[in-house]
Amino acid sequence: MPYSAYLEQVTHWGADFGHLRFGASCGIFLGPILFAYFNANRQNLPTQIVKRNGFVMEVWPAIDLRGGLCVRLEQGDYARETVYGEDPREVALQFVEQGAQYLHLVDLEGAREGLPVNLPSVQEILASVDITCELGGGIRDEQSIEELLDFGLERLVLGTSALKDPDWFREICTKFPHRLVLGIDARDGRIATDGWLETSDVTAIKLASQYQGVPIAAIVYTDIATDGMLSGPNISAMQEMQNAVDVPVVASGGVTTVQDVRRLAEAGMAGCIIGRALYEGTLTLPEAIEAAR
Ligand code: AMZ
Repeated sequence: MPYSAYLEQVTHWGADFGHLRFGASCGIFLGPILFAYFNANRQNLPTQIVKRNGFVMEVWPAIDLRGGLCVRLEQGDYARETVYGEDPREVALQFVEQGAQYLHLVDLEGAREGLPVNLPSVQEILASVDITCELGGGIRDEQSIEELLDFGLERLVLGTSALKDPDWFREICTKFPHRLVLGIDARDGRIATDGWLETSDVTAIKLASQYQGVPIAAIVYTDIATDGMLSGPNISAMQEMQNAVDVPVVASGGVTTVQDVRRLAEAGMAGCIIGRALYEGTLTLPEAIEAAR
């Protein structure tokens, strides 16, 4: 029941019983409980209720690293690359100047090779900014996780090992509760791994449901078909994922316009990652942050 409908009902009961004070007391007592309940289930509520509850979607500008440069790929294809900055630290500082509270970093060579490669760039960024940063790409063992968290990364995104080594992934998430993010990269709904050079038969929803109850920080759900294409996000797939799980889902891939950001917020997503659109200027970071409110 939407919160507004509940409030109407309480008023109605008050009038029926002729005890307005009774109705008001019920409202005062039950209001916060119902508010908390609906807030927790906000993805099922209409937009205006979501906004009234003060929910703000997180906006994560993306910096993808390759050879120490800031690049974007199209659909994750290493052969279709555009270089947007020679100094990723500069790019990070510009995002911070524009109001970024979060940064999503990807080590593209790391993802393909199975171990972090662009660490000097990551460290330079971390030394220069004071906002929440996450990193994905090639993180596959406990020692790397420990070191990367020590560097000052708030959370780490793991994709390949979540698919290929589920027992280890479960164990490591328990060891570092709410610091690891399940990275789900899907090509036509099926999980891709190893820099997206391999595609499995496992569906995105199946992988997500496998880790229900495991203390992950979030799911970053990337739709490969839309990634880097400036053609809009796959909102229905994103919303389906957010509705299927009880952890925050961050939508990734194809965000191009202010309307895309607004629609993802209205769909109840916890966050969205924006890459090429910010570099090409189809929307600005301040506009995106505003649209996410
Ligand atoms: O663009 C790609 N080819 C690519 C990419 N962006 N390949 C992997 N990744 C990102 C995922 C996730 O954040 O979106 O790397 C991370 C997963 O890395 P791994 O090594 O754990 O699968």
